[in-house]
Amino acid sequence: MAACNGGEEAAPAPAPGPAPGYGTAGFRAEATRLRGLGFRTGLLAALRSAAAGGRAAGVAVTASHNPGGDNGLKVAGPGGGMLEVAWETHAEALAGAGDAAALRAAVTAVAAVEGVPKGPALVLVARDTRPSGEALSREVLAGAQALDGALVEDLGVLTTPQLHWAVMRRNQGRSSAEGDYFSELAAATGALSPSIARDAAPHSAGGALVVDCANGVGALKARAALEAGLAGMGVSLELLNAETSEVALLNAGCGADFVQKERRLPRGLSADGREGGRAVGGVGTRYVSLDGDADRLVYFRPSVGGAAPGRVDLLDGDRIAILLVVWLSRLVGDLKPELAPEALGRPPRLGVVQTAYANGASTAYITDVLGLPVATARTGVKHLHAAAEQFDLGVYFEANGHGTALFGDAFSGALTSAGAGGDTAAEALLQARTVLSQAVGDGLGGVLAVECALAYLGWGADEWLALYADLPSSAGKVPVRDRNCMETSADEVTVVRPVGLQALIDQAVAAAGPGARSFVRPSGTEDIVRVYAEAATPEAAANLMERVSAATSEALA
Ligand code: 16G
Ligand code: MG
Repeated sequence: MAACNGGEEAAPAPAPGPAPGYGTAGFRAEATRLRGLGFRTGLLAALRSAAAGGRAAGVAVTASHNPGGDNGLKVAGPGGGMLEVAWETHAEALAGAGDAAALRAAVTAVAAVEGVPKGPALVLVARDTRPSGEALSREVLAGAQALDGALVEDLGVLTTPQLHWAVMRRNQGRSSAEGDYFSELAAATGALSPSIARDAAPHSAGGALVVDCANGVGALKARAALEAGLAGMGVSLELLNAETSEVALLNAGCGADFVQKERRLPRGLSADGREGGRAVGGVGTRYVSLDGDADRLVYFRPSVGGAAPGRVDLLDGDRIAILLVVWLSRLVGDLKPELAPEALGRPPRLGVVQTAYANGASTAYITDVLGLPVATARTGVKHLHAAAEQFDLGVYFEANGHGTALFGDAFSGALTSAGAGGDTAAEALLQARTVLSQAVGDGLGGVLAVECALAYLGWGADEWLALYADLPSSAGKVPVRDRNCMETSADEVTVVRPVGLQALIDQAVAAAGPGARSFVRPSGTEDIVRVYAEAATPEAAANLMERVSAATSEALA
């Protein structure tokens, strides 16, 4: 059975106070509170790898869209995706181990429960641009090496999706070099170009793409990842908020989280150019924001008409999912019928996975207009990813911009044989599979996929926004003493505990008029309960949100 090699004696003592929970997507806290946790997370990742017979696991040192003073630890499982839910409990057990003896005991317990053999292990470690990441990475590397037989590789500064990609590729026995990540994105985008502009693209031909990098790690990678592919489509790349040397700027007034939540132009863009920075505008200019670790993207357009200056029309994850599924389903429709379905043995099953936060109008568009199935998953990439695997081609996106499209093994096999038989649509779908990371949503690959889809369909932001009108919605949060006092149904739309709260929500929804809906769920990242409401008018949605917030606050007081 796997065991420590004595290296755990060097484990830094954890910071005082309770260890943070693993949360929706890893440990995340103010950086000084993570002391000792890096070591324990490295050890956990080594155990995960050993349990998989030595296939690599990974750790991304990042706090994503949080302020620069925070940091975090996200573990990638051997498939390249998020750490399996069962292992999150093990991560918390190691996190709670105070001294070397407790840590050794926790490792022994996990090894016994999971039947972790004594044997090889490999942990790949990467970090974002936060200065605290250097010391935290060193801790992770040392922690991983405390498992007997474990090897480590420090991949340096990478986006979170690059780390996931490296783990996936390593375990496929393929190159995981960063240069290959860049060149494969460029080659796949280039290979998609001949299929592009099928519908003659008046709006999206060329133009500029402004990428707001949140002053995060995406800024260091965007040019290498995007420039060649975009140039092939006649699109010029402009980077905004690409200053990584000043940590206070990270995610500050910019990036995907800011733009999606505030619905305002990010720092550095202004409606008229007067407040400094770049003035918005220019025919065919598109705008996209990445978050601090580049695993999310949202497009936007400066609002026109009566809206206050600085407001944006958001092209969020819901709309990105729809754009991608329209593009991909047209390519599927172009497959030569005698090739693809035969190889698969049936027509491919396409579908979309959303969370309950998806705007109801987007769900209705997918089911009623596109005629495709929608599955609803719990919040968090790991849940959407798992749900997307039920389709041959499953597009999943959270409204906040996390997502990708997954191509099932059987479908990929059918595409490969069809492509070899000269089916150009199959070849294009295989290139799309390369651009859309199969490990986890990738902001940079996502940008290329969106640009390919817009060009293929001949759409600009106007056509994309015109697909449907979002239902008015309102989101809020309720501070609570203990968010664990709340439990919801698997799809998160019904409160199970505290008993009685759901009935109050139902009453409020009924009073808010036809088409209204509201749900609450405990955050997986903060000590709050999130409240979401939709209704026919903005006022009705805001009132519903307030009423449900008050009921929640009272029920959890
Ligand atoms: C994390 C999740 C994200 C989710 C968010 C919800 C990943 C990689 N990230 O950022 O998918 O939307 O948490 O936050 O899974 P909340 O639980 O505070 O609402
Ligand atoms: Mg992120």
